[in-house]
Amino acid sequence: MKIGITCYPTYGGSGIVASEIGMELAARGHEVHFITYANPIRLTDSHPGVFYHEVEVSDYPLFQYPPYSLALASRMVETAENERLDLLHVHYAIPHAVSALLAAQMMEGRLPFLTTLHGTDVTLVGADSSYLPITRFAIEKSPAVTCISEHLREETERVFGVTREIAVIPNFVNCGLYRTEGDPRLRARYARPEEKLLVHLSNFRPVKRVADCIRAFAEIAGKLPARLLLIGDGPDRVPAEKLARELGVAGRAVFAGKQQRIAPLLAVADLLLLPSAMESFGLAALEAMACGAPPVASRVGGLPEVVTDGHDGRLVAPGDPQAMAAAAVAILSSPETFRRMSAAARATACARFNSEAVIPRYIDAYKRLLAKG
Ligand code: GMT
Repeated sequence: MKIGITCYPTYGGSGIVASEIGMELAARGHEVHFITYANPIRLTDSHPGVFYHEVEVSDYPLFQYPPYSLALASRMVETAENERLDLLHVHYAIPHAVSALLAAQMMEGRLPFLTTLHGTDVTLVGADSSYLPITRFAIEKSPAVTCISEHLREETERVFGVTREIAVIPNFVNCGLYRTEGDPRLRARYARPEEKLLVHLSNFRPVKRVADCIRAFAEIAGKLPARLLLIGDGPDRVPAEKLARELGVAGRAVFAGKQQRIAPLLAVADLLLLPSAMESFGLAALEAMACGAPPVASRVGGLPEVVTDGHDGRLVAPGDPQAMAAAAVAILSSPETFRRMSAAARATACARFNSEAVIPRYIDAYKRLLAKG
């Protein structure tokens, strides 16, 4: 198949999932055309079968707000016609599903498309009164809709009152690339052999509650030798660095910023801290689990669909860094508990969320879409 993919290319979990889908499809012999305003995250190397079409947004003095959604719709049509695309797969409702609707109309229905909802497009942006009617319209009129957890499906129905079919296809991890064997030299950059290495991975937005991660780590570091590696960047990074200094743990916390290759870093970590206020899925938790690092995460949104509390990680109430610290210390201070949870985390990731099992579900969804005609 020839598939066009549109996503937010530079930021956030939805762009990561879209990039990974593109690479997985290309590896299975499909041709993938990204239609985005920048080269998608995690796609900096060239991959056979993956092409990139940049959306250029011209600015004119008349425009207070350059109309990106229209430029995107135009580029979708151009790419679909020139490359003879079979279908489009758009990630994140606003504005991608709306642009796809326009593009499909411009092509008089000859451009089927699938919309995948990721979370904040429903729970934050979509629920905002300025965008609610257009998001509802886009979800109702998309020829096919999927979302990444049962929780998000229920939220979509609740927020928009939609009754149409929304298939749940969970996020996935490539268990061949995300492995438990870490490079000891890489680990040595961040922690001594006797220290536990905790990791946090996010876009440092308020919803991630990074400050809770620092607070929890300060408690953990008071009880056992530990270091914290924070991967990612965003508006809450500087306040988190300040908090780390105030709590006296700045010397034991490394803010690594945005990283291209996440798997090797997760493979050297012992445990992931994910104190988010909301996660429709929590891709970071899944990627850590595949690398044998059990997550200690908030019991919110779709996270209970990924992590089974006490089995392959721990779930605690959001906004309670003390509970998070206590759960992490209990795992890390008992080698037997750690071994059991680490093995269970890897087993869950590979048994339930392996890309080998999940990607065919997208391919089936594309085939059903094309069969509708
Ligand atoms: O929270 C983010 O990282 C951004 C956001 C996005 O749409 O880019 O992430 C959402 O999609 C991810 C991939 O499907 C999910 O793993 C995240 O749980 C979800 N974030 C929220 O629901 C807050």
